[in-house]
Amino acid sequence: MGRALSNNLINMGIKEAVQEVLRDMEINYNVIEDEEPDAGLGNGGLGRLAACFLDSLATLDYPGHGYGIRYEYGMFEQHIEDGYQVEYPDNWLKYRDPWEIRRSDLAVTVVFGGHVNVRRDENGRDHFSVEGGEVVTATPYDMPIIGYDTKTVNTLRLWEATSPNGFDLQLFNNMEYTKAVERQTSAENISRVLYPNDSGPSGKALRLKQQYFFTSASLQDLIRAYVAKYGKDFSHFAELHVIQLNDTHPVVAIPELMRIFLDVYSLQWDEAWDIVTKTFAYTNHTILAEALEKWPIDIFQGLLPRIYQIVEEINRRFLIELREKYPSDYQRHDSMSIISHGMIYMAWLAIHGSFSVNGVAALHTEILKTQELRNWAELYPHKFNNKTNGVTQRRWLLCANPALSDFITEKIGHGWEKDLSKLKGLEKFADDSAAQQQFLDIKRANKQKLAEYLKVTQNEFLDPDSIFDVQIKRLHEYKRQLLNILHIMYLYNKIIEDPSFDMPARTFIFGAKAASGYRRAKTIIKLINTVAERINNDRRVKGKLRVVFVENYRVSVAEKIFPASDVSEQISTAGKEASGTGNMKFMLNGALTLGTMDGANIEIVEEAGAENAFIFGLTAEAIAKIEEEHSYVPQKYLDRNPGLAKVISQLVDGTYDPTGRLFKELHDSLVYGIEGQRPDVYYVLADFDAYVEAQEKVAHAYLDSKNWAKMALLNIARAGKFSSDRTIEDYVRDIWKLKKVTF
Ligand code: 8GP
Repeated sequence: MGRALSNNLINMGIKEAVQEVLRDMEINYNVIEDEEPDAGLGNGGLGRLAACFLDSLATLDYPGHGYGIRYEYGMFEQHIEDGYQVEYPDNWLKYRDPWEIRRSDLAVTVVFGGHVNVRRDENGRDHFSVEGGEVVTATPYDMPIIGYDTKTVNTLRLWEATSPNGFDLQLFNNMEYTKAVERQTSAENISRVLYPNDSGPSGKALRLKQQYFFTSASLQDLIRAYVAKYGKDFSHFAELHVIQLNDTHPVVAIPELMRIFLDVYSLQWDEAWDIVTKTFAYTNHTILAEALEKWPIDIFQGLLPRIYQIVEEINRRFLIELREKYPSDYQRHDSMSIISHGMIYMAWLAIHGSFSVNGVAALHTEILKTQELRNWAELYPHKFNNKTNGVTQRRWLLCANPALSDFITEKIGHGWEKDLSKLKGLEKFADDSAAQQQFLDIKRANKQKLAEYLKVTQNEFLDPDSIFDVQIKRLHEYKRQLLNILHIMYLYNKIIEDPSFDMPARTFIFGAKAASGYRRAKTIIKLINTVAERINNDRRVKGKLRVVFVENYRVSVAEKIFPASDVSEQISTAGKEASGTGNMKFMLNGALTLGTMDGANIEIVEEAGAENAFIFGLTAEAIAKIEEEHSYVPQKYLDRNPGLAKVISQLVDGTYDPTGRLFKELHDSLVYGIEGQRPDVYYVLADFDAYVEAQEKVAHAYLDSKNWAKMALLNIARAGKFSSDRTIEDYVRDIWKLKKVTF
């Protein structure tokens, strides 16, 4: 979510008034603003997308609310020590959150473990209940989601876990202090900390507990409100609710809603399943196979015995359907079974239990349908649809870039704040020399501001007249920060070898957190910092090349970086980035995309025009073909480009690390393939030459500043599609069928 203060004041239309009052009181607004910690309750793109959706829902007057966990510790605080990432707890609630309202009146309980008790009644119907087990109290805290220029305030309801029984006084009196609070600690651990994983697997039982905890609490919350109004006739439930499952993490809600209907309200199976499958819709956010969550049966069954029974029954009935449809296709039965090989496949459960399945950009949805989820798209073609992501222009332009916002309003008037397609009106200024100069001046000032910020926070020196070439996103091999830094090493060699080599001065800016258990990603951070240290202290490249790693990248820092960026690095291996949303924030702030034909980049280029972006590299199709033919030979690329070969050998020849060991893993993973992987899984070497060429085009284009401004203005003018308002309208029309609230 990031910070709330400025966003809320702007959405309420009172920021200027508040600032004026503070000025009278001789209080600096910015100092107050900087006191608010980011709510770091998500990992990356998926979480921030949800935050943009909430803003759009409220702004468009739709009754759409969010549910989640009130993590005591959010996304970790990243320090860079000796070039390495070191994680510290992010204690964002140290002073409580002034925006939250504790609703102890709405607390519910959630049960883990225990055993299932069956009682058969006089009509022969079995009644199931769970006995024993750990009881946990879920208390909601509400965060207001304030719409822009409207009266709608929706809710983000976050659950906190505690023990209903407090500590054990008996044990305490016996001086067994640790044991006395065990129950309490165990419950509180559920909402203690956000798992730092982004897309990779994490098989921790505590994570499953978190998932069940917040989904069960949220469903109980919905059901209570429904029953209060409609009684126990659930025939209107699906009409009145859609639950959009944000990836597989909340998918355990499907059997949980079945449990509530069957065990608490005594509905028949078919009746309950009919409501459930009309209520849930599922969004997939990544095609990385390892990200499709699966749970070992023993863990799942131990923690959620009744839910496991229900999943078994869902699967039993599903397999009957499947066998009817594909009588002897055993391989298909096996690969689609929700339970198989000792595991429960949450994505399969999601697709089977939902009426809609969507990807987050056109290419991504296509890949889901034709590759990753092909069997499912064949079985349920009507469920599959695309919803290309978007971002809220209120936070990412109006709030983050006031100077550019004023410029836009001066040119086309207000209205774009709630209808981003209005930006089209800027197109006619793209060729206007005065407008171009105004844009360049605004960009220059924003770069200056970022430079000042990084001077104060990290003692970095940035030259605002250099190209700010920026890659800010989670650190992942598929996102290829490695390709970026290898190119920087290459450029560095080139300048040293040929001091007369002329190019515009460049500042390469990185911001990225690596999952704490993702060793190779952390090594890439160390490499970036090692190269930065070397380059920034080498007088031979002074004034030409600089590399900056922004520590502890997060929403509030992103808000300072996007407005100051010239080049947006979107260089993932084609087919791997589901959508990307940073790419849209750059576009909106007049940075030019340097990217592969991946995720939403494709749609960005479609809108902006290929001539207003720098596109390079293998396409997803080409890569799919190479993979089918097993024809990738990375060595070929080293043989034909000595400059690349040199950079790769510099990873191990002592240039950057005297021991030669630090980056050996990176080197070997590219050249030989290690740990059972083939070499260069992400086609860094294959795309290197094309990337160098695209970077040369960037440098060349930047020299013509007026034309650069024109390209940037056209990007902004054509960014309308990438408002999350548009995305929300797509969801509303095709999936949610919501009506606006009226006043
Ligand atoms: C991200 C995708 O990587 C990104 O391309 C997309 O724009 C974004 O979702 C929003 O749709 N995926 C994740 O953040 C993700 O999969 N994270 C969860 C597994 C933790």
